Parts: sequence; structure tokens; C-alpha cells
Amino acid sequence: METTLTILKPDTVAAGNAGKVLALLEEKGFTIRGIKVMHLTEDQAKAFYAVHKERPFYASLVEFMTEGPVMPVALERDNAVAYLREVMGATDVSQAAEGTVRALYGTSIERNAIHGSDSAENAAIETAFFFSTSELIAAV
Ligand code: FUP
Repeated sequence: METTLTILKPDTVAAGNAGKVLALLEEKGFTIRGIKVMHLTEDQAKAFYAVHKERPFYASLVEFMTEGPVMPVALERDNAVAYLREVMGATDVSQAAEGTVRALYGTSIERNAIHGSDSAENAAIETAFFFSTSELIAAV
């Protein structure tokens, strides 16, 4: 079993789609190890996306991620990191495959509904960004 980190982004939470996205992820075999709802500060959003700080979309991305509540979720499944990337779809919603979370609930390359860790190493870093060990159900 592997753990990965998703964030239901402000567009998803504001639209009332959080439950539907969680249901889809559970149907795809993910189990929830940890979940919370929070409003990211500017410093938190900047830190989370620090890898993109030189990119032209960084300021806008930080503004979007802080516009309303988000829901970080630690998810467990066999092959969780790669499979979540498949289930969430391409970054740009217009390129996202039919039935993916981003195709269903995203509206643009920025307002794309959901985050998913891109490697096992980043999944561990990103899970620890939001959850202490005591906030996570023990891994299987
Ligand atoms: P992803 O791993 O699919 O979330 O994509 P990236 O890590 O490349 O980008 C992180 C976030 O930056 C995306 F979810 C949305 C935003 N972004 C833009 O707004 N414009 C871009 O051109 C690329 C990414």
C-alpha cells in the first residue's frame, strides 16, 4: 500500500463538489487516512507551491489557492501516487481525459479542482505538510 496527498481545491469546495470528488476517489479504491478543511494562508500556499515560484502563473496560483477553504486528504491505495494522477487527469482541464476529476469538476488550467502528488517522495513531503502522524490513520 502507498499513501499520496490530494487537495480538493477552493473551486471544488466552493461549488459543493467535495463530497462527489471524495465518493469518486473511494469508488476508485482509495481509502482516507487523514482529512481536514482549512483556509490556506498566503505563506502556506507559497510554501506548498515553492517549486513553481519562478513561473509566470505562481502569483495567480497562490491567489486562487487562498481564495477559500481547501480540503487536504491523505489517500491510501495500491500504487496510490500514479493511480491518483490517472484519476485526476491532465493539469489543463481541456486536455483531461473523460471521467477524470479535472474533466468533471475543473474549469481551466488553474482552476482544476484537485491536486495530486507527482512522486512517492513528494507524497511523503506533502502529506507531512498538512498532517502530523497523530492525525493519520495507521498505514496498512
Ligand atoms: P499538476 O501536477 O498537474 O497539478 O501540475 P503542476 O505541478 O505542473 O502545476 C501545479 C498547479 O499550477 C496546477 F495544478 C495549476 C497551476 N498551473 C497554472 O495555473 N498554469 C500552468 O501553466 C501550469 C500550472
